[in-house]
Amino acid sequence: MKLYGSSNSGNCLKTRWVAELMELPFEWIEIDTFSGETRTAEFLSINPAGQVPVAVLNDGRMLAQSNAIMLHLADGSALVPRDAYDRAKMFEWLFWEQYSHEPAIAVRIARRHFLKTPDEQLDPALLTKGHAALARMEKQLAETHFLVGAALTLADIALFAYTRNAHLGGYDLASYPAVNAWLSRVAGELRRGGATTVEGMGTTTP
Ligand SMILES: N[C@@H](CCC(=O)N[C@@H](CS)C(=O)NCC(=O)O)C(=O)O
Repeated sequence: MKLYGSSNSGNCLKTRWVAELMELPFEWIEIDTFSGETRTAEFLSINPAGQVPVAVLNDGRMLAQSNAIMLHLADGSALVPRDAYDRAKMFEWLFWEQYSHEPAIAVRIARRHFLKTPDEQLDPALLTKGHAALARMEKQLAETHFLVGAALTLADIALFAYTRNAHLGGYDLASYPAVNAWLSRVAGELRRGGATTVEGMGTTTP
């Protein structure tokens, strides 16, 4: 399998972490999203949407969208609850992540940390929306160890990807103690499962 992605993108790292946890062999193809590498004819022939991450499976089929790739790679594993309600709750978080978390927190990280946009030029709605997302996570994680109860699921991996770097977007995580404790738990689970690049933040693209 080939995984096209940027090492500094939470969306891309989600797929890498799951491939590593599942012990699936893969070739990582680094794509620099800021220098137009997602817009070349060659890349668009792989993903017409012009985005990473992209998985090209061993049989040549392509799959895009980080959460879809994670779901495919983790199919049948403990990262996807067998219980129908728990599985649906995991999907609830995954859809929410793409609509209410990533578009605020990842975007603010991108503009502020990577593009060096001064705070006063950033859309104030990004801060409000991001804090609302963090508050929602805090409420859940004050009650349960992971987002869907007692065990790690893809929902945690999806939301870990950008929450761990929310401070780079100007979100003070000090007021979210349950989120902080959960970040450590998820990082520990990922490391124990053999995932790499769990720490730190890269320097090129979100
Ligand atoms: N919803 C998509 C978002 C993908 C996305 O925004 N990818 C960014 C990097 S994080 C990208 O490829 N940007 C380059 C571009 O749009 O040209 C996912 O979860 O995979």
